[in-house]
Amino acid sequence: MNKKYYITTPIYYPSANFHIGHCYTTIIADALARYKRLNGYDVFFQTGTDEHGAKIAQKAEEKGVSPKEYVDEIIENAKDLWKQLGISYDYFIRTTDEQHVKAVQAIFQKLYDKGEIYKGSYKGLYCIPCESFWTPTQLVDGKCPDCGREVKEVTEEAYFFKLSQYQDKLIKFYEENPDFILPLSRKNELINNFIKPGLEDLCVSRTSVKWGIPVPMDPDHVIYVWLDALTNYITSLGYPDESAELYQKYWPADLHLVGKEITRFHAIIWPAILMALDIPLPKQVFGHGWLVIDGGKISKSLGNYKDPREYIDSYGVDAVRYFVLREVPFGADGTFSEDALITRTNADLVNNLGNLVNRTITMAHKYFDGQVINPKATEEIDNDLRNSATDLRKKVDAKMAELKANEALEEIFEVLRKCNKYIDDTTPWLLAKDETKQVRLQTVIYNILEAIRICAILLDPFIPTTSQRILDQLNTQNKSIDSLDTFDGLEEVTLNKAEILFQRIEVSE
Ligand code: ME8
Repeated sequence: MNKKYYITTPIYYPSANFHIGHCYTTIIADALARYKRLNGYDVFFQTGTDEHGAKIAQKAEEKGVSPKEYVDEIIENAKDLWKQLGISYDYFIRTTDEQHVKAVQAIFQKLYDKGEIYKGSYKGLYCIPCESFWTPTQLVDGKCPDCGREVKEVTEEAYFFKLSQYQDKLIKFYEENPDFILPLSRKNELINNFIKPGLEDLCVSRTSVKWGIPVPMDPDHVIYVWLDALTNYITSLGYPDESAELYQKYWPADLHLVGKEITRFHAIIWPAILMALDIPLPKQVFGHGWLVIDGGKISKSLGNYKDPREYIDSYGVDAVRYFVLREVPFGADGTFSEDALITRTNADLVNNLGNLVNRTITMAHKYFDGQVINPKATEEIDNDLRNSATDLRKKVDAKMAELKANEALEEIFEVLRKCNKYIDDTTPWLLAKDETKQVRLQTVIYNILEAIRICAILLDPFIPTTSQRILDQLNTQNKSIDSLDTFDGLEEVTLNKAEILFQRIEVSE
């Protein structure tokens, strides 16, 4: 049977100023998607842009262009950045896509016809930049709890989704599906802060905003942003046509990966909408932490923003990917700093990985003209390395099942450390001087090369460019995940020449 895996990132607000924090969700999602592909899953990895709302209209007006012209231009920024980061998405959805617009209108109509949406009037405190309504108790010092900016009191005729009816159903659903919201701390926070105090019906249309999808039976209203945004996860698959091929194949989603501040929309509103539509719910919503700088969220207005492409240009894409995936325990907040990135790159990628690959391949060239020889004559001292390498796949799998990319990488780098120690213990340069030890030398070199091959294959989801460069140097065709459980996957090929994988980053004063 074909195993499928549908993973999504949030759809991003189009921006010319994406920062490393925005890259965080996408890099993690990419690593998970690649990991599943490596393991034979049929993956559908979706990202995209969330292009409607007052904020976009305001920016377009400032620039003197239409909102569509504005988003068309800056959308390329996201696509370019994802390309430079090696993001292997299968589908990029834009909420201005005609298919999405029509589908959202059909969903609105369906919910209205079923009595799940009704017309009323809304009075509330609205944060324009965050496009969120807040109750007075949710405000912090009278300001928006997410961004700290001023909120405005707004009253208007509006359509509402009967979210209040879903309180008990949601609680029951969470009980029956204990892994639906992860991490658990996030789930408890949602239940205590949002569900238990009582859910209110959700405003799903606006008349004050013009840039949005018109309500089908009342076009003076546009569909309010969360109904438009969240439904991207099904409209891309062809919904409301439930017989559509992609919908049939991939829905329900296996994982919605989102930042912690939008977990509540994904774990409360989204399941309620799906319940109202009578369609299956996603299997999991994971709310990850933020990348912070000096304890604060990264933002252009705080002046701690840097274009991620500058880091890629300076240190290489895999150093950036590796840092983000390795440094932050998944779920928690993590600090981003260029100094820490340099330290990590030098310690792990230059010393542990790069030097190992380089010196091993150089030795193989020096001693055997680059010919790989597998004498199958192991000794007791080899067992620790061999067993660590053949156990690695299972260990990485267990970590990735819990979305712990940082710990999966730790496991891989532990084996690389063992390779380095094995070289020190077996001293190939001394074996090379003794004519009677040639078979032993072949075995030692083979063991290191095969351990490197195993690590390189498992590194593919995280640092794909480096993984491929290592496999190229090994000149191996055997890149399959199934070849990792025995220790003889590397063919007796002729290695390509050794190349430096990572240059040490010198830190100037
Ligand atoms: O929220 N660290 O879009 P968005 C980690 N359009 N993650 C960060 C971050 C940081 N410093 N800054 C932003 C939206 N993010 C909506 C989503 S989905 C149906 C609609 C993450 O562009 C943030 O947590 O503001 C979120 O997951 C993603 O970037 C997109 O944020």
